[in-house]
Amino acid sequence: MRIDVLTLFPNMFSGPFAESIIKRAMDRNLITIMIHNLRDWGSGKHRVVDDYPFGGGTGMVMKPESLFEATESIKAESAYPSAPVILLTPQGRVFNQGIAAELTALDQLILICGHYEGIDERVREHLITDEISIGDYVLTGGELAAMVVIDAVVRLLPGVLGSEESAKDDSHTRSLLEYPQYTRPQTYRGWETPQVLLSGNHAQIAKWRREQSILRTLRRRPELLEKADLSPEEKELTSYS
Ligand code: 6GU
Repeated sequence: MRIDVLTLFPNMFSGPFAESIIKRAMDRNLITIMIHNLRDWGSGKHRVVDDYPFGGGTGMVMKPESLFEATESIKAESAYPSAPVILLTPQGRVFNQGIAAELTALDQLILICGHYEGIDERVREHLITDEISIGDYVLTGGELAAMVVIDAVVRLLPGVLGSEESAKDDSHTRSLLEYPQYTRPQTYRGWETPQVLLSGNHAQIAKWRREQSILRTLRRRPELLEKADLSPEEKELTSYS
């Protein structure tokens, strides 16, 4: 997979992508991430990329020219002309695990980091194919949101996670929150590890974990349970807890 990011703040991306799982995926050529500075397509000596809004008002608006030309130059060099052009904006559809899985299937993503003051509407109408928000709060720009989307998508790519950190049991993949985990020491400050986890009885352990996931989801995120695939006995568990 190849991901191209268009941003006014390319340096923001150097930290997160220089660490851990994303770096390993890049080093192993499982993913190519190209960060492009939008200002390289700015106009005039000052590389201008924004201007005052027609009709007045506060803040600046991102001009269409640099966004179109940057995207077109990325597309011209790409083997995937149908790659989506995704704007990160609080007005987009709210990102979740399902959208991450959907994007993982694509060969290339072009991500445009918007700024809250706004982007010329013609970019939305004629260049952007999808708009994504990472939640109902306002960030100073789309950069952190782009990093969140990239992280969630890249970890789902085949081979990125080792088998011991597999994504298939993730919270949210099955619409249930994770069960509680324990590690050594078995007793810490008098607080015990649940006996069932030490029993060696794998069927009992799996049953306990499944119940704990369901109960935790019921208490913390009951709305998720509607999408979870529960057996009749499990539904029972949620009705009298
Ligand atoms: Cl994608 N951008 C901005 N500026 N704020 C956000 C967001 C995106 N998602 C949630 N808040």
